[in-house]
Amino acid sequence: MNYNSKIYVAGHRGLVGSAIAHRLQEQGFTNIITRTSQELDLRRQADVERFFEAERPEYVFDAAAKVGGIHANNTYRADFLYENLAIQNNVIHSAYRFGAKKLLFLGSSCIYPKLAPQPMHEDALLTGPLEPTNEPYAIAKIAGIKLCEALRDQYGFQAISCMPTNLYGPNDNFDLQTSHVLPALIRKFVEAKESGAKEVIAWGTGSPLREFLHSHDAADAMIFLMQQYDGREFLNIGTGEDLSIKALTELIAEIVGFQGTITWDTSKPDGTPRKLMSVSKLHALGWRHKISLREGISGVVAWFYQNRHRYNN
Ligand code: GFB
Repeated sequence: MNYNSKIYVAGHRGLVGSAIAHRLQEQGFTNIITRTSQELDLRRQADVERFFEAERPEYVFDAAAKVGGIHANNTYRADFLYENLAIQNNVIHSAYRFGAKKLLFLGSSCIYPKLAPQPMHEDALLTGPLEPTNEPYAIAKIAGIKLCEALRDQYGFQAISCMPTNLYGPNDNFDLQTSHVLPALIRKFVEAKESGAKEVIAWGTGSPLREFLHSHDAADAMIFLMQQYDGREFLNIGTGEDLSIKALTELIAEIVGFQGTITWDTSKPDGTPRKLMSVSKLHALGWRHKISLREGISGVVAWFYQNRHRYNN
């Protein structure tokens, strides 16, 4: 990519898309195009084709998806499968059809088998049953990986795929029913501290392990790969470090300054017991994360206080 290359960031208002657009601007890229979902519904093939035919972006970051935490994935199973297939098929195929030089597709760590050996290497894909709570989303993401590989095989289209671990950061979803664990707990502890509540309810048993990468690190890695990598194989993006949900909960409570009790609602699912990513391939390319979990969470807590007017539902 050159500084005046025409770059389309699909999903620029989301957690990762906003970080990618921000990071590109920081790095001096001046020709970034974006569309809100009101301006362009990526589920509608004809509209997406009209957009790509008119704009003909040279580089495409496909960070647009219907995303959510374990409860949302397990509740809106059909929506997660259908909408993600529609969005990614339209963006990936139109990027190829209207002459983009390169596209980066974002998958997710949930593509791996529920009980894949840890840490999960890229070759573990499709070696066992998926985690049931997010199987629809995982199947959609696996289909996206395969479409990128097939367009490269058949037409020589430069599509690369990356599998980020659980991400967090500014512009995350803080809705307590549909969000991921980290933003949900930040909101719960902030609101409990402010209201004087003595108890915070966390979901599951707290025993699963999760890896968390800040969205700014993730964006940096994705831009690095767009510039430096053009292999057919997809690559994991993560920190290579994980912790239990219980430890995460205690860390967030400490950072927020909540001193009450944490109660575990075991009627909620734990999901996959662990999904630590092997990041040896990414490290071998020369990229490593910079933002520590404590530093990252502290920054998001501060951001949430400044932006919580956006989350009064
Ligand atoms: O982040 P999360 O919703 O999704 O849940 P996954 C992670 C763990 O945190 C689960 C527990 O064991 C939850 O039970 N947890 C504890 C909570 N308290 C809470 C809470 O208040 N809210 C939430 N949401 N969880 C997702 C997939 O799996 O990972 C997505 O469903 C995607 O498709 C994403 O792949 C990266 O990490 O289990």
